[in-house]
Amino acid sequence: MSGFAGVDYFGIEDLLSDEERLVRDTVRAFVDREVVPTIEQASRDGRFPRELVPGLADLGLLGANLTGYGLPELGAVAYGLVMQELERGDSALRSFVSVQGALTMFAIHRFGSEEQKTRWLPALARGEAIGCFALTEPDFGSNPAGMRTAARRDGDGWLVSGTKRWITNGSIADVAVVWARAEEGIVGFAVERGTPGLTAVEMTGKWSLRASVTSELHLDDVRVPEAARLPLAQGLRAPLACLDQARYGIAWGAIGAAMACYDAALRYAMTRVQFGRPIAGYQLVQAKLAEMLTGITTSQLLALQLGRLKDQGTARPQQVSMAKRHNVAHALQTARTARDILGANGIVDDYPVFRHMANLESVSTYEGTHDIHTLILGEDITGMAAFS
Ligand code: TGC
Ligand code: FAD
Repeated sequence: MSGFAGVDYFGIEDLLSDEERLVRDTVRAFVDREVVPTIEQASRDGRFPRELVPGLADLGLLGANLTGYGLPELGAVAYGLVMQELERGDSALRSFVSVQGALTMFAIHRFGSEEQKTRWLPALARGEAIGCFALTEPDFGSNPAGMRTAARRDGDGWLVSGTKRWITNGSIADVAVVWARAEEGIVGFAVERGTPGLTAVEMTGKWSLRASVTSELHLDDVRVPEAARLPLAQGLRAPLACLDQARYGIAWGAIGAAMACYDAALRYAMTRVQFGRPIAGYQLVQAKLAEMLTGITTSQLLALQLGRLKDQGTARPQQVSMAKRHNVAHALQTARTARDILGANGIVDDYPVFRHMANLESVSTYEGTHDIHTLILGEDITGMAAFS
């Protein structure tokens, strides 16, 4: 049985289908059983808990919303609830699943050849192969249009050179989806591990997402056959379309992290006695709890309606931006408030709060920073781009 009861102030439960509830409860139980008891130590050790991958694959959580190739074809809301529950465990786990499914598998699924799909999708879904998505470079984060990684034709294939940085799963990946600039514009490749000239170096020193592998990829005249180019990926809109999928998952995932922090803070406040009574009885603490619960509830409603629009096929990238921006900002604020309510106990790993708070700092930055999503919304509202 699940130990976590969820947070549901607005009767969201009644808005879910039986299948959506079943998926959520199954992943919730998995996280309670397999993740919660071990993640603190993995995070402390700076280690990705790779032993969880077979369990994630057995539950069909890798590429869960994709179709064909034996994939589970979950609806958008069920998929979102999966992300919520995983991130309640740790953002690193949701990150792994996002990068595997929403970035690597989605890129191959949407833009790949039939041969690439049959080669990679089943193996990635089973967790027998791990994927990464290499867009960001040392000098081009928010502005991937400036990327320097170059692909030039060489006989019947390509030579790819450049450096990609901050790549989740990079040094454990069997296949890297690499984006590069070619004469005809931005192109993508599914580059196999072990290809001569491709090296991955794990980045250390992170105080955030410690249970996730983050790497730098070096490509030094990597010879890639034409068969490894994603044939349908033309221009920057291809990687940006992949980001829409991952950002959608993050919008749900952030709710999970916020729920974990709210749950910890509420329990603590109810039992921590200062000045003769539980701190939950003081107005200032109640104001904090009210803000946290309101943030979680508005995030849930935003994510749920976005999911319904996605299932109808009408969700716009700008709506995804609004949900990612809003839900991550509120989750981060919730984590910071929870840390405050826990007092000194807020800084130790007897509680999950500081870990979530530190993780959410990365979540706020990756997949488009908070301010990049502000500018995306600003452009949508006014018709005027303010990026440069
Ligand atoms: P812009 O001129 O606006 O657009 C170029 C082309 O792309 C189209 N487009 C999109 N298509 C689909 N989805 C979107 N969200 C799209 N946004 C734009 C656009 O219509 C255009 O198409 P076409 O046919 O006219 O060529 O491009 P820009 O260079 O001005 O950039 C816009 C900007 C700043 C919004 C974009 O570069 C951006 O989103 N930057 C943020 C970069 C980012 O999010 N990087 C994430 C890297 S991956 C990662 O962080 C993984 S973390 C691990 C995890 O997920 O857990
Ligand atoms: P910058 O773009 O340099 O931004 C720095 C600051 O400037 C930010 O506050 C930003 O909002 C602000 N800024 C930038 N431009 C503007 C503007 N026009 N107007 C106003 N403010 C602006 N990338 C991948 O490709 N694949 C991955 O798997 C991946 N995983 C990651 C994992 C982690 C743990 C982290 C931290 C990052 C990961 N990233 C990945 C990279 C991530 O997408 C980038 O860090 C992000 O896009 C921001 O880029 P940057 O760090 O270079 O910041």
